[in-house]
Amino acid sequence: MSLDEKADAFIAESKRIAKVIGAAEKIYIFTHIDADGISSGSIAFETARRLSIPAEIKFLKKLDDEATKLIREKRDGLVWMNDLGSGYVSRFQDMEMVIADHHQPEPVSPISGSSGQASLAESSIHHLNAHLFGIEGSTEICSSTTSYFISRAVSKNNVDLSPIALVGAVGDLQDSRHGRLTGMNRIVLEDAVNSGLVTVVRDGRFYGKETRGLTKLLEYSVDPPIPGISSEPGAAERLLQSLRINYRNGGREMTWYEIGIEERRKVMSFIVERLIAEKVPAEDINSVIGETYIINGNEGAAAGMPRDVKEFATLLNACGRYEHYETGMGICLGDREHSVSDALKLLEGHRRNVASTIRLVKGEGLSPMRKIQYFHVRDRAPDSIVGTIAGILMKSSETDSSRVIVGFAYSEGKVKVSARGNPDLVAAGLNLSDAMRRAAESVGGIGGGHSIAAGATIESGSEEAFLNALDEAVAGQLSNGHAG
Ligand SMILES: [Mn+2]
Repeated sequence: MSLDEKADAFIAESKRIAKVIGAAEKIYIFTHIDADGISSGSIAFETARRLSIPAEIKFLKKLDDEATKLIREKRDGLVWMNDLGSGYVSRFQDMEMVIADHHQPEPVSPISGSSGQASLAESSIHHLNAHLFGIEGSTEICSSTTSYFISRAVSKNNVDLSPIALVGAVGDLQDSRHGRLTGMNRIVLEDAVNSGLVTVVRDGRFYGKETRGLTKLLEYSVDPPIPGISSEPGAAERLLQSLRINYRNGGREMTWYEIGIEERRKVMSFIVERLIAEKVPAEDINSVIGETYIINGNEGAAAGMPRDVKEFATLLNACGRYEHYETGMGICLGDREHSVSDALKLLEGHRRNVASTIRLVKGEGLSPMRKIQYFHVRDRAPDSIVGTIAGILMKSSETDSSRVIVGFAYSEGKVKVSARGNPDLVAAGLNLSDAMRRAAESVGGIGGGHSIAAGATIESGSEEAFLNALDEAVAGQLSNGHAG
């Protein structure tokens, strides 16, 4: 099947599912807590509201036994799951529900049929997941864009939700490999651009262009790092002075958008030259300078409403990490001014947490095994930032990039695990979703995610057994990896 044919099949299925949504008398929305989950949930909620169907929304950190039980109790309406569910379809086989997700679907049991599609069609689960259509779910479509396809099929008027869908895609870093959104996400981007809601601008793809002073923006740019500037206190000041850029307004540092366009161009050419000189791979350069997405009409800069889709996603992620889910939904749909100022405070606290946890982990060092290396923050950092820390360390030039990074933190009486690989490891056969699921299940926990990034929750005290199982699974994948 060509890409267009796959897209057509996916869109046809989203139209079929839209009819199921439209016929519901009540909708129970369950969604994940990150930017993609909050965007998806907001899209689902608003879709139901516009249909005048009563809807409830609940945010879930993970699909554990308790969450499963809660979902299974919802029999007097239609359950619509977002950004989770695909990995555990068999738990809900006897219910009618919609699952809009992009995580790797649960392997289909051999008894239920030879092909995943066929057996799912027989159940009453309306499962919209790109993987089932041969579309890459970790880069070309996320949950918010999946739910958007359903929403758009419910009513053409819902095209105005496309910017929120893009926030989820960028929040899940789906634009980072190529420096632009691709695949099914591109269709959503076209909707947003064609309706005049979003403008595509080639610019630096840093975090904090609206919320950080310029020197902090450059110093903290870690994805990937700017050689000689990132994590080097004082280096950004020296650079700006040598480029003769005035970045102060009174006593306050200006943000990226507050300095002029010429000044921005000077900084970008300096960075590109530096990256080329350091022989940074082209795809990493794309993640520093590439497409950025600006939401038109969010000019309420006074109200702090993010215009940049990446900033928007950063705010939603901060809301999710610190359990202020309604604030996140408020930014997407409702009481924006109040929600944005609340979210900005959360983000400031989050940045302090990340910086201090990076210092902590670097100070203690990573413990290497055969094909993985790990750290354990115990209760010294919130469990919600361990994935971020593992991701930042994976990108750091000081880290051994031939081993997967695994981070542990205590979480509500259990242990939360986050693992991060890189594109080279995935090309060599790494599938963290599968390895984390198997290692977690071997110690009675749950796990899954994407090939490059996955999570798990295990019992406290089972870390060592888990690490051994994970190391073996990853080593097995890398030794069986496809040649080339
Ligand atoms: Mn997601």
